[in-house]
Amino acid sequence: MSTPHIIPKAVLYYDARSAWSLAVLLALEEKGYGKDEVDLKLVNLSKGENFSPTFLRINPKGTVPTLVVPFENTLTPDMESRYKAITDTEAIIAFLDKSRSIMSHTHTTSAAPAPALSPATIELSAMAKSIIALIHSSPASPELLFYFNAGDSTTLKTVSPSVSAFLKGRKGALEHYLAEDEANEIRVSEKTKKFWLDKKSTTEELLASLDEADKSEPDLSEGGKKAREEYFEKTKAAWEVGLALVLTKLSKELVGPFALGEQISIVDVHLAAWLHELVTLSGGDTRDNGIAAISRLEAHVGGGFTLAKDAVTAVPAMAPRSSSNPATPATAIEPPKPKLAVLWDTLTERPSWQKVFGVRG
Ligand SMILES: N[C@@H](CCC(=O)N[C@@H](CS)C(=O)NCC(=O)O)C(=O)O
Ligand SMILES: *[C@@H]1O[C@H](CO)[C@@H](O)[C@H](O)[C@H]1NC(C)=O
Repeated sequence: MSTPHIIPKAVLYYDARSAWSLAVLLALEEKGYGKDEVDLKLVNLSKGENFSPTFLRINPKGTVPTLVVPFENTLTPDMESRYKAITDTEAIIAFLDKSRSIMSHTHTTSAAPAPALSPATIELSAMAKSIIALIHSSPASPELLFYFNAGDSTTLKTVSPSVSAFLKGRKGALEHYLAEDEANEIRVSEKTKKFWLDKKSTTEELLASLDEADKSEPDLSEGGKKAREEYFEKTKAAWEVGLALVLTKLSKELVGPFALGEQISIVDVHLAAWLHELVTLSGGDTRDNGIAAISRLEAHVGGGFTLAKDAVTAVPAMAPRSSSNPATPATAIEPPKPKLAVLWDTLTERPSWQKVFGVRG
């Protein structure tokens, strides 16, 4: 009997509500990966599925995205040691970029082109690293900005149900796993147990900060009043201080129209997912144009925050310059706008954007 040729596939663990998972989905589209090349497995964060013993064996940090990939020489029976998990968004996207190129055809049914998304020069690589590090830094964290996203009681009433539901789902899952361990129904290491206890206590802390979030001001207890004030302060620190600095720094580093210039790169898939999340958290819409989306974001950051309008875009003129009409300019200049607005317009036009975010408009 001959050994069946099982072609091992990469598996992407993701949650469609997680910004960094969506960055990976965008990368798959931009790279032209076929549907048959990567298996997508949903890990529902609001059910705490990322804390299950099974998932923690794959990624002990319990985060998505996680990409499990076969090693190169895969056609041997010893499958166990032949997989590795990539648990960091930047590394996952870099891996996906390298693994599909014009030279190295993957086993695919996709005829889509496989553009190289990693920058080709040392200078551009350094710029890419810097921007990716900036938007993955803790003050830029989509999770932080999701947890603390109300600066007044009215907004709090709107956002707290979804944040509370998310946190309660996590807490429930953690309690369930801890109880299973207590009852000896499952066997986990001390390290895993400690991980669960730590996650449970940070989740409970966050929940406590939303205590009585559904009540109006006059009905609050003393404790509730204090918790609410603290929540508002944390929101202000996250958006008006932390994120404002990140956005200002970011817009200085962007070249335009894409992050690094005329061509799309790995940076843009990170940025697209991140910016989409921020605009959504700001009450904006996927279908907003660049100026509308970025104005929303600026207003939501608060404290009169604005970005520099330093992007000058040329639009083609109606009539081409000709010797008979030398006064006609070749291009007209649009009013300057923030670079992030130009980036937004550039990214939202791409098929990858419509595929990943289109339906959620
Ligand atoms: N540094 C990691 C962060 C990934 C991350 O934090 N993912 C979030 C969702 S966007 C997550 O899995 N959170 C679950 C948790 O921390 O419990 C990366 O870039 O991959
Ligand atoms: C994840 O779980 C939540 C809570 O049970 C549920 O409302 C949501 O639909 C689930 N998401 C997906 C993509 O299945």
